[in-house]
Amino acid sequence: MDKLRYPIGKVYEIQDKVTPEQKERWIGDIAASPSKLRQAINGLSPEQLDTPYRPDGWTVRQVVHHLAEGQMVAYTRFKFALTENNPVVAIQQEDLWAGLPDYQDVPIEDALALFQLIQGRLVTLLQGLKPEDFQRAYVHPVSGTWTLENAVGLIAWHGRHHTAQITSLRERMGW
Ligand code: NI
Repeated sequence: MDKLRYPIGKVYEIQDKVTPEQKERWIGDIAASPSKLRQAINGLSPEQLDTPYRPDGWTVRQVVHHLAEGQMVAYTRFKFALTENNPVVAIQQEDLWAGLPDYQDVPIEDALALFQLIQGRLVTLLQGLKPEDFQRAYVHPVSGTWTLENAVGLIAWHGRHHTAQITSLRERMGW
């Protein structure tokens, strides 16, 4: 396993059974993730933000933009799953998105603000759902069927995963 790429362990795996307590913990993780991300990049210079978190990896700046946009994509997947029956969602070509000019040109503060707004909105949505709503699902063309309870787990993992890429870089660099 690549410790630099996966500092908190391998990718989220779909679970057969998610307990209400587990789901609540994940929603708590999602709610806490904007302040954790803000803390993770606090005080970094523009040069540090433009440093890859691993050899051939995204820069810290790209990771932050990816988190903001990734949650935006996840949010729309929730909405489609809640309003259509097993919708097939589009694949996000993450590396191509990360190479588009907004990742470099949009201020990092805007990415943090977007992340925070989407997370807040998502948490409000999740807290208002009925338990059975979390059994609704979307279909990803590559990874398959995702119930919303598993999608919550994925989003919680995703925030922790990328934030840890930044904090482990800072530890290694002594920043
Ligand atoms: Ni990601």
